[in-house]
Amino acid sequence: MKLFVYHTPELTPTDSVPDCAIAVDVLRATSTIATVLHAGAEAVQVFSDMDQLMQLSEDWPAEKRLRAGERGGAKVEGCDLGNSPLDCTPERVKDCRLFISTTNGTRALQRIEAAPSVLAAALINRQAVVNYLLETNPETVWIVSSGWEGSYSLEDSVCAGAIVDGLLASSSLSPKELAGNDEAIAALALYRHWQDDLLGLMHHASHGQRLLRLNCHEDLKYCSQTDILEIVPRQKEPGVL
Ligand code: 3SL
Repeated sequence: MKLFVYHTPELTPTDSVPDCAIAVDVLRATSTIATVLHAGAEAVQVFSDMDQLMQLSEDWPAEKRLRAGERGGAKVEGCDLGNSPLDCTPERVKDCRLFISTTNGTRALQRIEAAPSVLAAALINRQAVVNYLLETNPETVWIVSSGWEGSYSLEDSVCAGAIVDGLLASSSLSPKELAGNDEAIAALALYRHWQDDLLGLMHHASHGQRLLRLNCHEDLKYCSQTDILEIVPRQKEPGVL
């Protein structure tokens, strides 16, 4: 297995696809996707365009549909939910399809949707993703951070590093054998530096600070936990996990 980390969807190669591509948006899209599927949602369908989400979700039975929209961290008017994983309780989401559009996370998923295997990872389901990779053993893996509007994000990079660390802990691979690019080594070093204070790292992160200004402290706490959900969100068809 060779694992490559890309800091943003824009920095991800366009001339090839890996065997497995993983989108990461710890704050908060992939944390929400893992949570909602773990809570029993039928599926999650992602959109970069809000109007398209509203239009296509109209065809779905209203009682089995939830619309989630986030822009700039805040809930989009007219949606049932914003992008807080804490709103995704089993009572609320069971058997429903979540139609979701967020600023960056859904864009990252769309960027990699052509890969034969597409996953969504966050810190909360890190070990489940690691186990899945070890079981399926893809030759090439890309971890694509969502970043923020084209720029680097600390929390996505630390999650990429947590996945690298988990793979190294459960295999005989060395960092040199596993890492396909320098970003993978940098992400590993970042994770190893912060692994005992991931909430502290979120407080340093610019998007963490943005969410704190929106009173989302509980979201930061939830999303900074590792390995609490045994779920691997997998793409079933383009745009649907
Ligand atoms: O950018 C995104 O996709 C979101 O996850 C951002 S937020 O955490 O909902 O503000």
